[in-house]
Amino acid sequence: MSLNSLNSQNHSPSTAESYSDSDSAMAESQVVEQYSPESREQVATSDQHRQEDDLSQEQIVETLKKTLERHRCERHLVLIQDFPDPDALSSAWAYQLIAQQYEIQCDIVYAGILSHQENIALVRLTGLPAKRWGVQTLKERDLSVYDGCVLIDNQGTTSQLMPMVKEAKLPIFVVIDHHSDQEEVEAEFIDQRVQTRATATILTQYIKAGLLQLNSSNNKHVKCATALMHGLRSDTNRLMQAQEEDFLVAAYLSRFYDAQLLNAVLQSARSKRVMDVIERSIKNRIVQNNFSIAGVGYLRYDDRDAIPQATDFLVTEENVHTAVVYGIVHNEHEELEVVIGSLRTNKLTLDPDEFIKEALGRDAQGRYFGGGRYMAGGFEVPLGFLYGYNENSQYAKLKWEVLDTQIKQKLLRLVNPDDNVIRTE
Ligand SMILES: [Mn+2]
Repeated sequence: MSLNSLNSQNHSPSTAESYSDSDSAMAESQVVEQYSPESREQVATSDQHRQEDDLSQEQIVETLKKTLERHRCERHLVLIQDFPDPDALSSAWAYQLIAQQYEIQCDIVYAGILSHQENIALVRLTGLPAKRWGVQTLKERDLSVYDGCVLIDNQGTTSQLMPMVKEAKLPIFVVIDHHSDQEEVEAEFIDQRVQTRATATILTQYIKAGLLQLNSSNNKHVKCATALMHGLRSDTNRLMQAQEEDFLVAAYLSRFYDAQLLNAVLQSARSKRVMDVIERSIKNRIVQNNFSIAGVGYLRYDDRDAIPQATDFLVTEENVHTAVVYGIVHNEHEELEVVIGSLRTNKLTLDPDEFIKEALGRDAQGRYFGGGRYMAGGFEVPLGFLYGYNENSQYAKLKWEVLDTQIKQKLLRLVNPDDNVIRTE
């Protein structure tokens, strides 16, 4: 059974946003006394919403329990995006621990690379059990050992492993995500909440609801709680975009997480190459209509995460509300070449998902080049026929100029729209 229908019945986007657990409903009713009669009525309605939300929350957890029970003792492949972020990494780990209680063995895998210095530190310091399946080794992988597949913090569109999963006819059992619809995906259990800031929030809610008993003397639990706290912080811009539900799960995690360990993860330093990409983004940026747009040329696969980091920086400029940074990412063996872009915005009325889909459109197969979530988005444009032959620097330069111009044109069309006013004179 899919929870999509369940969600659309009980969760209009606005009520999904106001979801809260029973603790807070209690706190709220204690505050009621201080309100005037009108606002009391308002609180009563929001309490009503809460009860409905609690109910659907319970239903979600019950459905997940049943799904896990049905697959007891199986082995599942948990896919996260090629360049996993803390939200995906921590959520996948929490899922693995939850599934373990049903004797389901989960292998968390990604096909790209850990690129951001904080993510490398997170995985090393917590011993986070995510495995890298390099593109070169994909052909040797045997998917027949798995009974099914689970997608966490994605819908399969950001993983190079997805075509393999489809080819192996692995059924998708579970999808837990907070991104907008990327592609039609079918699964036994889907919990997709586009109003929720972090997948780590969803997973922590499951844990809070009893799917896993966290124990502060269990080292693994402490590290997983620390990872979830990091995931939650990083997808809410250090809690600045957090909502009530995020603070509630953060409060819960604060009982278990290791603040010193989190600090160590956050202290990790940027590499020189990342600094260089940030420098190029500053030099190359153009600012129009409060949008800052920068192409950074070629960068190594390992430094791919420099793009979102440069974007994070450009959006901090005065009079800029939205930043887009992109570049051509390639690996040493040149079997990979793709334009990667990232968007950050502070403008509440700008939907990154819509913006990217509208600006860049779809590929020949009808798939969008990218998408997004609240305040952030990204895209990938494969180079197709233009792929390779970069040993000729003249050609490499030309190729970059063409792509740079094309992407800028497409973005600027939306940044400076024609006003299309019918002129009468
Ligand atoms: Mn996320």
